[in-house]
Amino acid sequence: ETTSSVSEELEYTITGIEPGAGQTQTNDQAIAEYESLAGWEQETSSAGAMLTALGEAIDNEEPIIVAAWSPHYMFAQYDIKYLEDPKLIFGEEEHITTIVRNGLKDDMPNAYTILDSIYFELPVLEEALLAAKEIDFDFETIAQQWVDENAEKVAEWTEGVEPADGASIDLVLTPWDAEAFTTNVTKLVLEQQGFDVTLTPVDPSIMFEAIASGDSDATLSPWMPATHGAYYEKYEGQFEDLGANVEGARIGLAVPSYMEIDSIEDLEP
Ligand code: PBE
Repeated sequence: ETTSSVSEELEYTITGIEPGAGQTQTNDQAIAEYESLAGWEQETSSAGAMLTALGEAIDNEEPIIVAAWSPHYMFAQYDIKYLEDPKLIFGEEEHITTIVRNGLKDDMPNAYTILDSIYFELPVLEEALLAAKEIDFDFETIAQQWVDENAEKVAEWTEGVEPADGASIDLVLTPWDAEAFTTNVTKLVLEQQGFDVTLTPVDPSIMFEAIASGDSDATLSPWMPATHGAYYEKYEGQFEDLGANVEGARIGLAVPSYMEIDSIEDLEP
């Protein structure tokens, strides 16, 4: 099988995810900047639909090229590989950062301290994502289990924090798995300290807008520097960045390992 027939078989189409995902923009950028992707299209739908298409392609040993990211269980479940990205459109390492509205530090210093402390090691997160998959993505349950089993970590994050008396705090999150886990853990940790926590799922663009306008207090969902960099720049100065809550993340285009291509440049226009 030659690479040109692979591109033909793929109908010059990348299986994308949600139209509002940061990665949908980076995919478009890759299509615009790689000669090998001239004339290609991405089909957007949802992460769930992409994963179904990926699973079906692998069952039938058919070619497919998908928008992929890690941490995610897709890399544990399927034998897939990222395509090399010599132009670094998808960047190198991503981190997931915690941003808060300006003024939160003064208004809610205890919540701020907790948000500033929360950090997950990559293997911890990967394990939680696999565990969530086993119970139908019930992230509330997985987060509760994790908090129960990691009381020492939680005590570290909340050291010196004074209990809040039902003060309300609103967190926004994007609709993907890693964020569902980290945000649900954060909710439980804040609730243990007496906060009344609301979680609101939104698209990445709304997430930045909500924090910048002060409508929401904080989020643990921005992926930087490549995935949400454009939004970050647009609102820079209108939020405070407390630093990574996860490091070692990545986005890119991926294919099943049986496909005999290794780079985005192995594709054909
Ligand atoms: N993702 C997962 C998201 C961020 C987290 C890479 C699909 C996005 O593209 O916005």
